[in-house]
Amino acid sequence: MDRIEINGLRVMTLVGVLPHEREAPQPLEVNLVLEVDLSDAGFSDELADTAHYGLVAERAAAVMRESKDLLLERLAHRIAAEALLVDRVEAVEVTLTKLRPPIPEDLQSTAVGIRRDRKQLNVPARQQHLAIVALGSNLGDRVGFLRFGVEQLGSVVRVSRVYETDAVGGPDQQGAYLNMVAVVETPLDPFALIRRCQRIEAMAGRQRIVHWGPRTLDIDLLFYDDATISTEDLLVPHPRIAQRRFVLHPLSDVAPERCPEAWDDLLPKGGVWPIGELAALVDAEG
Ligand code: PH2
Ligand code: MG
Ligand code: MG
Repeated sequence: MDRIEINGLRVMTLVGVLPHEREAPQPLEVNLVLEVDLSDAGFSDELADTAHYGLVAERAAAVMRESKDLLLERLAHRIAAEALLVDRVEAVEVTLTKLRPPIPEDLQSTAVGIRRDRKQLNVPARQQHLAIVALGSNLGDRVGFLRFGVEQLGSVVRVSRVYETDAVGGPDQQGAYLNMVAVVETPLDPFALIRRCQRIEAMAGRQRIVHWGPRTLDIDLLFYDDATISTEDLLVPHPRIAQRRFVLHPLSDVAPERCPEAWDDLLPKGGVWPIGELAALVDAEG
């Protein structure tokens, strides 16, 4: 897991069991290691794709300032609990140091160290959403790119069959597409999810040269829960679902209730679109 560190945060506070420690504040230092998936932010450069360490530092300092705890153990636990409430922090390591311990020996400092995750402290997991995405590839190792997309999306709960389809729109003489649809369970908001899709496309070597030109991997957001989103950057549900067989066929595999009523009219006569050898991909993903 990736990490964010907060080092050497110092606060004066009441802590300790000795009588004079109950009366006079003393200096404590905390070091935090936050376990956060940093891959989305590494690509997007967006604060919303990571945990804000300023916020964690502020909350940890507040917990320390208000402390009347006897033990470093108790205060460390409370700092961990506070850090885990911040979005995207999955686990935290807290090292809490008493800089001037009241001990008549020649020593530099005393400290406790703990690591806690969300499960241990019963912090609710981040809320999950159901998104449906369409994947397409008509360049290079098409099956490999679809498989890569499914792997990278995170928690994929259903995948459609894979359909080979003629390219619709764009320049002539493009190769045929492989298209599929996946249902994804995700804690990401729709904008963060779309940024993740773009990162996966980029990792698949996608070059944006020609509009609707051939691509190694295209991932489009079709649905996000029952949300309707209409901004410059994002339209959900995807506005062209009803006109695209290459979306409707795989969509009907995983979420027929999401298909428009009239979509049967678009079925090709005979209706044999899934290509047999790709069933392996579906089997592999369940
Ligand atoms: N995607 C496009 C344009 N045309 N045609 C097919 N068959 N499959 C696609 O995924 C596709 C397309 C733009 O994303
Ligand atoms: Mg597309
Ligand atoms: Mg796209």
